[in-house]
Amino acid sequence: MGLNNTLGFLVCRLRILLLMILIIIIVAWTTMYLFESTRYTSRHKIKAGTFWRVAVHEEKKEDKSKTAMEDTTKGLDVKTCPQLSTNLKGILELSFNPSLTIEEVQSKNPLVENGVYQPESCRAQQRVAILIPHRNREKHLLYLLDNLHPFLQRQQLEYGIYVIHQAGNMKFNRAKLLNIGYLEALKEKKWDCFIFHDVDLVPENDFNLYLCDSEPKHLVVGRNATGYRLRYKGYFGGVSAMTRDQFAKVNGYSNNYWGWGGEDDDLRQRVVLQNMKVVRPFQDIGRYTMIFHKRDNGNEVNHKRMQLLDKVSKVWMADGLNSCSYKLLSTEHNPLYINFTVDIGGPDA
Ligand code: UD2
Ligand code: MN
Repeated sequence: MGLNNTLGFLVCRLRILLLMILIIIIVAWTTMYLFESTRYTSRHKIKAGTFWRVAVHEEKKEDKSKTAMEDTTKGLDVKTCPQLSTNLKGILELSFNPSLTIEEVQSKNPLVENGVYQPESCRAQQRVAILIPHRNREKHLLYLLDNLHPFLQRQQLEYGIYVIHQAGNMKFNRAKLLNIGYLEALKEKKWDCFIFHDVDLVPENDFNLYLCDSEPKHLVVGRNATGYRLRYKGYFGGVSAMTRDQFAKVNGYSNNYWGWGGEDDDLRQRVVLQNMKVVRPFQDIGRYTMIFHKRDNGNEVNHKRMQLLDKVSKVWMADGLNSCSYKLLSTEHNPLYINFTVDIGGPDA
């Protein structure tokens, strides 16, 4: 009897305990759900969350009265475009048609003039320069232009696409090309925001906004080849977005990474040294397809990258935008992009 009573008592206690655990799980889950749903909404459970809060720059406010944008709107007080355009589609069907020609892409984008576009019906939130480092990847560039132009237009951005083409056969230097892109593009227009963009990465969801934030933004949360998961916590490669001021503050990229690897981790260190942090879109938004490729000739792994990464805090101030020397060989204003061809030299012996 005594044993039965004790057992019954224990079973009863156990049930109560299980019930309480269940209640706690339900309460926690509901709270999380409610919290998340205040950040998400609409068709694809998406809402402009903190990641998409736009950094409104002091200069931008000043510029308001005198920008070229307003000139072109013939003095009319045009409204600022919404942060989330109603033209967005969400998940996209990407196209990689092997017989595609540049003329076809041109005819699909009649409103792009010399690589630059601005919305007709509203004033864009930011002026965004897309910078693409390039050599020997013509097909990838064509696919990217084909997918990116309509993507950016749906986002109602004022944008320009810049290709920075490394001349010659010296080791490739992605970071230095991006520094040059920044410096040269700013000579054309006072861009607010810069997107550093690999030529082979195509965004899969147009809610991944190509706008800068109050902190540097990394847009590639995942890609096809890595199961759409973040490669590692500090990952900052592929496609990232920084305002003109954020990039100036870190003195841009290092110019000393020749060959593959390290330059993106270096930039991330610079960001952290300036007490900034990297933000990212949500995982189901920051998805990319990387067009398959092998390692290019002239872009072999940089075995010095670890050594370089060890001394970022000591050298960043003297190695970057302020020490970037190059020879601009040509500037071409093509219908769909602006091309800078540059001689950037090679690594010191
Ligand atoms: C990763 C990063 C990339 C960069 C690189 C290391 C991702 C998705 N990307 O790219 O941002 O940090 O590692 O340097 O993690 N390129 C040419 N011609 C060349 C060589 C490179 O145009 O001969 C350009 C092109 O824009 C390319 C980019 O440089 O997308 C990066 O080179 P990659 O694609 O060969 O390297 P990957 O995919 O490992
Ligand atoms: Mn790649």
